[in-house]
Amino acid sequence: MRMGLGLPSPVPFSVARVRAPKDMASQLTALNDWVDEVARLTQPDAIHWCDGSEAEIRALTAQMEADGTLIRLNPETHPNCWLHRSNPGDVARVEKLTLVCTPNREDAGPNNHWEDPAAAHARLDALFEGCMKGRTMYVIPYCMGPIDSPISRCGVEITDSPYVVANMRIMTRMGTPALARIEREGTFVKGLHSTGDLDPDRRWIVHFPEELTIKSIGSGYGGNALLGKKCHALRIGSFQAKREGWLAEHMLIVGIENPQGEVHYIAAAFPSACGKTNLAMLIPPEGYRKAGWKVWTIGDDICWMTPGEDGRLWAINPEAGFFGVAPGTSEHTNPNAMATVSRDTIFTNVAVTADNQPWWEGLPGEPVTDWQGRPYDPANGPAAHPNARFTVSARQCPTWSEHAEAARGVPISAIVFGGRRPSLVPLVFEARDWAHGVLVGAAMGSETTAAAAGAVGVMRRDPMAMKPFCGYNYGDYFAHWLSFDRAGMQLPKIFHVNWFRKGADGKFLWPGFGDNLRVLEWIIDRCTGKAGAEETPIGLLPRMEDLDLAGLDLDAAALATLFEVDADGWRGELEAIGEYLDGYGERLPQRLREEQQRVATALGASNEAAIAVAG
Ligand code: TSX
Ligand code: MN
Repeated sequence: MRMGLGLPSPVPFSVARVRAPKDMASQLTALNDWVDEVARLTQPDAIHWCDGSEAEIRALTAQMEADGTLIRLNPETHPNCWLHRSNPGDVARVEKLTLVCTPNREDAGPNNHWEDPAAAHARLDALFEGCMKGRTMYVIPYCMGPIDSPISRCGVEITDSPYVVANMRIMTRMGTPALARIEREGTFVKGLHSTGDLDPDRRWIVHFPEELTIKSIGSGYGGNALLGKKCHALRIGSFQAKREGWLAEHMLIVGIENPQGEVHYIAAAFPSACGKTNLAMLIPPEGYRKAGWKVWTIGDDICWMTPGEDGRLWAINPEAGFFGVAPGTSEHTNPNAMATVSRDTIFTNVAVTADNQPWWEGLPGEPVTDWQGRPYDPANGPAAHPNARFTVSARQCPTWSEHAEAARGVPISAIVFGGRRPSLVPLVFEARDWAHGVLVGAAMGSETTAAAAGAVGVMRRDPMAMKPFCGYNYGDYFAHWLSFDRAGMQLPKIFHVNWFRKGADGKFLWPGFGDNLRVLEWIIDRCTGKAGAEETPIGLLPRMEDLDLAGLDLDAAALATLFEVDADGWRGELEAIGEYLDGYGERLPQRLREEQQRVATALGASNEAAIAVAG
């Protein structure tokens, strides 16, 4: 056992407080033993097992209000809404402090930072030693996914942060029912978290996929501290999925209901700052609305998909809430999100108005206090932190689908990849088959925005939007994706979209938002064999007449650009994709390389290549 580290063994508080509730204790030996071990290491003053009840959250909230962790927002306009201000040096995920520790370095791959598991445990445990002195340790049993779904997986997060408890209660199925499922299954992901001293030099988010274990210290921020989300549902989840034959993906899930009442489900992966939450809650254009089209939200961030007996991929949203970026969210961009966060919401690092309403850039009105609690002064930068968040139950979303609770999940008709591509990439195209679709996903990328650290306006590849979240070697991950193409499967079709194409004047050519439904309609009609397309070397594109553009005033030049395939530009792109894939070396599946060469060949040799050969 690694956590002992020769620390004094007697538990400094009564054993009764360390145990799971009595009626469940018999089957929970592994959990109890782990909680004992962690308590010996971290030395909390008290241990609280979270049951997820109303009384529990009321007491915790009162305590956090009393000590300033939570600030009550205007109860008239925002009932039961709270503001949390994080440490200003702890406002986002940090990739260089995020490690994947597999025994063999190659298994983590060039896409992850790696450390030897034994060394990482020793280093981390030294930081955890005594870190909960004077604090309460919370034991949070949670279930990712509907509590009765065979696709769901459970975990237990131990934390010393009541803010984490309040967020986990919204984002997961937390408490007694999850503990009962853990008792039944006898297996769970172990997540140990402490805010520590918030020193960035002692901050680590470390994954041990083969031990189904996460250790996170030194950060109270969402993605680093709410271990069910990125750490469990994506990094550990993707590893479990590879082992068990399913997919854990960074995708929204949306249901599109046509006027005949048929619903088709689409799973879509986009890098950050592309509007995943907005697409998941899209409001149809007026003509579509009047005709009877409806949009149903299943999830806005994570999708777990598994082959059903019918060979289709069935998907659940492992989360129960939205942990969404606030800035930019407004009545124009996402009225459903605005309605969702009007009550029972935790806001993190937003600004506030004179009458104590939450405020961020993109909203009407004006801030008086910024995210750090200072009087607002534009000289200090934006009033809300660009990564300010809302945490809210998905059930409050007006478009929330009852099928989000379905144990078997929803069947996925189409998988959509996308990114911010100001040039070259058309509005939409369809991959010719699964292997081509996997290449499209592996090659996807996005132009960086000011929302993230680093240079702005450069193209970053982010395969399947999983770059920061794939818990194992990307080469093996592409092979896993390819492995679904086998006898008996009825796989979704794969598409690529680009809402962000710009004209020569630098303006966006496509109106986006609700009008994206026009593209989703074509995608669904392709899946049901109702819509036409034109074959090109890069895939199948709609012809102008295949897309319903009624009521849009797009000029002919804009349309031509949105649907053009610039063979010369694409030859360069395929060359860049080839070089990028080479970076994955030995583990890159040959099939993916062949697919890249097939598309490159279909585009014909580039002029440069021809000249090089001639020379
Ligand atoms: O979320 C976006 N989506 C998906 C919506 C369902 N955004 C916001 C991205 C930041 C998170 C978009 N921005 C989209 C989009 O489809 N498209 C654009 C680009 C754009 C921005 C502003 C306009 C148009 C396009 N404004 C006007 O046309 C007035
Ligand atoms: Mn995400």
